[in-house]
Amino acid sequence: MSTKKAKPKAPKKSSKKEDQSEEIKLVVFGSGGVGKSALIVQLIQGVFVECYDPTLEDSYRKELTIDGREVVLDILDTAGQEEFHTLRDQYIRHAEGYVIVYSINNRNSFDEVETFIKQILTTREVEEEQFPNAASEAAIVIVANKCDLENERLVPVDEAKKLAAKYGGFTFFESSAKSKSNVQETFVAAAKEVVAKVKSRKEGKKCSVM
Ligand SMILES: Nc1nc2c(ncn2[C@@H]2O[C@H](COP(=O)(O)OP(=O)(O)OP(=O)(O)O)[C@@H](O)[C@H]2O)c(=O)[nH]1
Ligand SMILES: [Mg+2]
Repeated sequence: MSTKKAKPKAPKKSSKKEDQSEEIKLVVFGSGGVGKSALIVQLIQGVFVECYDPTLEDSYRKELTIDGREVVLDILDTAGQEEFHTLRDQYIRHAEGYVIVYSINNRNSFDEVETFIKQILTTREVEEEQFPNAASEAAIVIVANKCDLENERLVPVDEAKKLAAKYGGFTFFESSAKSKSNVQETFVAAAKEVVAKVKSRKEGKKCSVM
């Protein structure tokens, strides 16, 4: 087990543009070593991190324009390793959208995806009868990472698509932090889901009070 302490976070300077932009809070979940941090670092810095340094908790920000709307992604990178799971509920409540990552060469990491889905829905108080329609309630994107390792594949694409369909059609991507495949697409899709499912609902609520 890692004995590293969580790094204290330095206050981040925000640019003028950032101040005016809408913030979208995403959290990235998935088993240890599936490539959560590598995907985020590829998105933010455009480099592939070869070494494996297990995460405790890190946060990142990225400015994006989505459908003509300026937004800032606030991305929380979580620990995949079992011993750090106590904070999950807190992360779920903090976030508006969720990226759940597994790797195509790790069967257990795929099996864990459904556990994450159920925990997110339960914590967000989605009734179990609504689970088959969950995709219209929660902004969740499922990501099959390490698709460059096709010769090591243990999880067929169809299985993941079936899982996504079981909950009403969560967005699903196969990605590679190494080859840069579908990295930007994943986070843009998650942000769009938040805008469509969470922000629009909040705006609707504001209108009905007026
Ligand atoms: N071939 C390949 N290797 C990858 C890919 N993404 C990540 N890796 C490697 O997998 C290892 C683990 O990646 P991380 O990004 O640290 O995994 P993580 O999910 O953040 O792990 P935790 O922080 O422990 O939860 C590293 O050695 C990465 O270089 C990928 O798309 N393809
Ligand atoms: Mg990590």
